Amino acid sequence: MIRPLPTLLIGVLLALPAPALVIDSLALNSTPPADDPGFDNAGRLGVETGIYLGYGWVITAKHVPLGDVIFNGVTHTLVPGSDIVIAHDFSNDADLRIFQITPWLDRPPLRIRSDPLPDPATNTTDVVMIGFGAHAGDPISVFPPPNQDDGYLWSTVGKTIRWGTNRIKSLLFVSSANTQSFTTEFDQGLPTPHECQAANGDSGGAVFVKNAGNADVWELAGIMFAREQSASQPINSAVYTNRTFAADLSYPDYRDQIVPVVYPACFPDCPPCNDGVDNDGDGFIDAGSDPGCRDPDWFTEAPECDDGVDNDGDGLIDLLDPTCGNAWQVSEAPNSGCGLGAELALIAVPLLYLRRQRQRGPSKTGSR
Ligand SMILES: [Ca+2]
Ligand SMILES: [Ca+2]
Ligand SMILES: [Ca+2]
Ligand SMILES: [Ca+2]
Repeated sequence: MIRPLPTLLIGVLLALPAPALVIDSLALNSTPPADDPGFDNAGRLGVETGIYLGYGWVITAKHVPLGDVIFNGVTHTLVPGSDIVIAHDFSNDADLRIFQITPWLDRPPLRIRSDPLPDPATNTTDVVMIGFGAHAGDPISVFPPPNQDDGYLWSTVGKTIRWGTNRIKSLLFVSSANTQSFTTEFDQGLPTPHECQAANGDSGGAVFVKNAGNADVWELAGIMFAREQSASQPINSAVYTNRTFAADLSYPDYRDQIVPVVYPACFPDCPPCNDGVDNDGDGFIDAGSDPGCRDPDWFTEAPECDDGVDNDGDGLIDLLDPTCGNAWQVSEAPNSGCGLGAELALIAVPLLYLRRQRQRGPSKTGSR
């Protein structure tokens, strides 16, 4: 059987509001997978998808309109004027952009892949894809009989964030989108457990891969921006052999425009006051927001003067305790070096030692 030549449709189809992520296993996949690459980092951005990178930043496709992003039903507001379109070269934009939201999302920041993706001709690279949309709907027949199971119409109900699986098929530059990309292909017979194909609402959705050297580490490798369909299939369908296109975030020119803007130099090994998460669960994240943080290098978000506990038993908690001049102070007890931070305390110990040594020296006069 000769199958019709697929046609790449960018922009026109993606502009349509539509459900997304057709999953061939028909599993709902609307809760995080057991080995979760960052399911809750995916949010609704209008009718499409935005992915929370961390530190207040969201990444999506450039053609997705900017707006507030809804994560697990909670709206995070677009910071006006914060968006940065990622350039492919001096005169062309890639189909990628980042922007800031407020408040920050309390999720561990994602790692963006740094190693080049392996050549799919000689390596198998499985992926987990996450996007916003409905499930696979009715099966359809597109090609001539006897094949009556060629794919699915999109369901019109149950839009939500879902995950699916696939495998990298090719690495290529998509000239019509000026975007360095990789593809997956929707294949029959479940070659991956939840073989999936993107639909319109998946623009801006995530494609995760495992780190080559550490299977415990997931990396954000791509952002979905386009899908393919043949002229003979319905516009609202996913058919076997269709491909999904994702911008390749490991491409150095893209990485270099994103990583220094979003992540502090210490990432991924930052101290609690600069790690992008709410370590003490008080609703505030890191220095500048959590009053327990003296600065980004501070060692805890919950020192004694900001931990909600009456540590010294005097009946007064945190800033109500007169010993606490600042929320970042490490002790509520008045005799423990009030106001001294960890580093200051460490310096103070040798100073006291030297002073005592002097007091014990041959000339005992004049001390104190
Ligand atoms: Ca906090
Ligand atoms: Ca933190
Ligand atoms: Ca306290
Ligand atoms: Ca107290």
